[in-house]
Amino acid sequence: MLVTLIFGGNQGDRKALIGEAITEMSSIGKIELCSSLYETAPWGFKSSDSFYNQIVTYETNLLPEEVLDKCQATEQKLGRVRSGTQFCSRTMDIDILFCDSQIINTPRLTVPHPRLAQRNFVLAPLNEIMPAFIHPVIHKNIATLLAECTDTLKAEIIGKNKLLRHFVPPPL
Ligand code: PH2
Ligand code: MG
Ligand code: MG
Repeated sequence: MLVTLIFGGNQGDRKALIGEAITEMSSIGKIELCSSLYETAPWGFKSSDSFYNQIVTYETNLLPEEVLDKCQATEQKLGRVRSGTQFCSRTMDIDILFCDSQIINTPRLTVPHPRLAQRNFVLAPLNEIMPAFIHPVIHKNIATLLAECTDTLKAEIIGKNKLLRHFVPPPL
């Protein structure tokens, strides 16, 4: 399956941590697509520390919950301390956005990520690598979701990925 992950953090050496996390996650499979690196304003809480975010897709033979285990182990390895609060500063957060076009609702995992369509920091990098991908629940493509998104928080490219390849939708 093709799994789409977003990496983000607003503490420590943000650029280095994202690089380490992307490399560490390569144990699940081969990297297929990689967005540019973005600097983004904190969404959902106030902090003077901006985030770095980047989106990468991996071709993996693991199950979605096994990918989640690896995401959480990598967050821990990179110094993530889980506080009780939902939106807070952190060194590394790795979230699953999509698993192919699967819809998953288990106690541990909701895929597609439930808030992705409200967030510029997700839609902007996603639109770089897969503008034509159709959200399996909302039934609109990423370019449309970005155009319709009312989030005004900053999401700007700071490290252009010159090797960008685009997601090619499978034939119908
Ligand atoms: N992650 C959050 C909450 N807010 N804001 C930005 N800009 N980037 C994030 O990765 C992020 C956030 C919860 O995981
Ligand atoms: Mg998150
Ligand atoms: Mg998370």
